[in-house]
Amino acid sequence: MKEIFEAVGKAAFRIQEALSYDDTGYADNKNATGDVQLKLDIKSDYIVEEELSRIPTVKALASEEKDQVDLVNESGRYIIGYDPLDGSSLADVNLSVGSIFGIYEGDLNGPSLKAAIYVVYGPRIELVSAYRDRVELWRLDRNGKFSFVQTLSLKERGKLLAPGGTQKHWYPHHKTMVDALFQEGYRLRYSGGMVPDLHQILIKGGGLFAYPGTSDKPEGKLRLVFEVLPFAFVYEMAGGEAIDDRGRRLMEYTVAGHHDTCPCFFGSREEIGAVKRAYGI
Ligand code: P6P
Repeated sequence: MKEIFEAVGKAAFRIQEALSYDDTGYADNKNATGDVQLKLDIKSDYIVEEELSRIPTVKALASEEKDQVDLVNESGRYIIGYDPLDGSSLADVNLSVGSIFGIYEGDLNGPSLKAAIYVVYGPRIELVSAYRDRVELWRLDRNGKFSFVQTLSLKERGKLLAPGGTQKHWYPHHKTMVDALFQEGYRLRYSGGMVPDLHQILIKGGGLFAYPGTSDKPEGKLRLVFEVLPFAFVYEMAGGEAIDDRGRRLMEYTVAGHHDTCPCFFGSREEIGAVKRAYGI
């Protein structure tokens, strides 16, 4: 696993350079789910593929940017499900974006996740790894190396709320819950970038990130294999919870298609309790 973590660090360093100096414009093609790709999406995906495919323990790569799962080492052990540049449309307005990695063994289902990593490209480049009951924060130092900073954990209750999804399409019970949380004094923290939004709640110790099912997108927007399951792994290991709109642990999900999406809630225990009450779970 150490080799994979190091390869992600190398990819992060290269992606940061691309974010700093490359063109943030659109390419001429679309990805596996029909999203118009940015040149940065394509370059980031290439960088991750190049760095991870050379690791002997990596058997296959499942990229959000590609339709198929690519076999890279027949004798490998892990399948890496990843979003090479999540929230890339925020790059042209110079907001933080991220990369997300789920390290799976055997298949791309929740119970098969063995580790998760995400990278935040912000004023500082930070990497969070969840593995063997530890959630660790690492930071890129002056020498271009990632240095360990601290372990991370979530309190029982926080103060931040990241309410995703198009509000005019929220179901009434969801809107009632969000309004009630704001009435309790929760602070709105939503940039439209899943990685910085969830990183902020984790670093500040607690709160709720919600990307619900809506009337226009009943199955939500965020993708299970590349985005939802890796963060569910991180949040549960940090002492929080990660559920869907029926109260099921996201980590128990069996994925039918590796581009599937699902409604998702990540947060401290008390906030997830508020979701369960609002959804009648
Ligand atoms: P909306 C970025 O496109 C992304 O996939 C996630 O990073 C983010 O949480 C979500 O979509 C934002 O979606 O509908 O709020 O713009």
